[in-house]
Amino acid sequence: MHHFTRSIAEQDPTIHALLEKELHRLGTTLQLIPSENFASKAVLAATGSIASNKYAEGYPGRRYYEGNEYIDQMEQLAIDRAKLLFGAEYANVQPLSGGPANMCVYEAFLQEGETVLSMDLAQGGHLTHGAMVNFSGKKYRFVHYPVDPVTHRIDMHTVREVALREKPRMIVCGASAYPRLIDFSAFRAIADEVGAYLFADVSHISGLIVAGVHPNPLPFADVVTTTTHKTLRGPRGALILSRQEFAKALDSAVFPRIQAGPHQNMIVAKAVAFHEAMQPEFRQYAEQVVANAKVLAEALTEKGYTLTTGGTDNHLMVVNVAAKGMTGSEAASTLAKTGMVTNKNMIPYDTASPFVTSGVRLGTPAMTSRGMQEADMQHIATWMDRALSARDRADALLAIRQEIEEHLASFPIYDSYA
Ligand code: DSN
Repeated sequence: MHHFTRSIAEQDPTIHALLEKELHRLGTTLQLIPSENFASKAVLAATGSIASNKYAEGYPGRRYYEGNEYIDQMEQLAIDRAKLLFGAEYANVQPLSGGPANMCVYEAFLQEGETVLSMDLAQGGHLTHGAMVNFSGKKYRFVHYPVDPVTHRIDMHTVREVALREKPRMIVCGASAYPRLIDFSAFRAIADEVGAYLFADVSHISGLIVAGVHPNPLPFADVVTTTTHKTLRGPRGALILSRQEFAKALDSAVFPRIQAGPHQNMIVAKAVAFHEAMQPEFRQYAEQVVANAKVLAEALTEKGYTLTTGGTDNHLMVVNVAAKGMTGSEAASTLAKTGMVTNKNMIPYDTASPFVTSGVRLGTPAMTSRGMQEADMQHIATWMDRALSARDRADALLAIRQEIEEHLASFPIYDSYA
């Protein structure tokens, strides 16, 4: 029996019902997790396209399977667009996600046990920047540059001191919970002084970079990775950018050393997303993401909240809720009851465990995609303050939830789940 043309509803009513519920959840709640976004219908359609069916181990023009004449053209387009978008000599669009992309970079540049200098996960870095529960922390000797204990900003004097002391083979810059600009040229100067490679993981900020609202690491870093589904607003996945001199090492690290069959549907969707990111509208979008974050940060500060580093220059902020007498976990679950979807997050020098935390991380990329502007951020700050102040009162939380749902009715996003 062939059922190729049936819809999900006809083929699998159980999954259909859950996707309908997810569509309703997205439509009626505020998505404030800074690593999430809404990809366009064109990007989503590409992820569900026939390119999903093809095996294409290898690279365009050098495959281990026949039948790749069109797949090759699509992957080459994704590569060429990525290079143009970021101003890079080399791009590899096959990494399945950020973790694998970073694994490929370490594989290409390092020997097991070599020293790498990065930001600690607990201070805003990432699992793959040397956390001991991750392959990176087990396979390489990671040391960390601490943020300033008072300002919570990266202090380039401290980075230099630790680099001179530890003599790393590689320095990693880039973070998943750091609200300020990253000074790639200062990192480059330190890497040159100690003879280290410079690796920038710009997963969170790549959409801001291509729109020109955050400095570009490309003239400075030897290698750059980014996921494609955060501020860049593409499909889930990642890419690696570098100079031609590292092309061979990176290509062979991705395939055949770390990955096998690439996901061609996601590569096609990356090509569509890169095309979208080249349009003038994308620049306006990224400018609005940053403007919205600034307003949200200022409004929360006015209401007496403490933000790590005192504010934001990019798309995210981390609110120290312990200063208001609650844990990150309590705050995030309270906000979720009102339809404000966030995540608990460690603050620098946190004494609470990673499962409890003292902070909540917020970001504006998704709600800006939905069309929200500065005035909406003021509303969000007010709803948050009301929710956190009334966290034991179910009726008050329900009233906020209803106001949010009514407000969201003016910001349609998807008309269907596929
Ligand atoms: N999960 C990403 C984030 O939320 O920042 C990092 O991997």
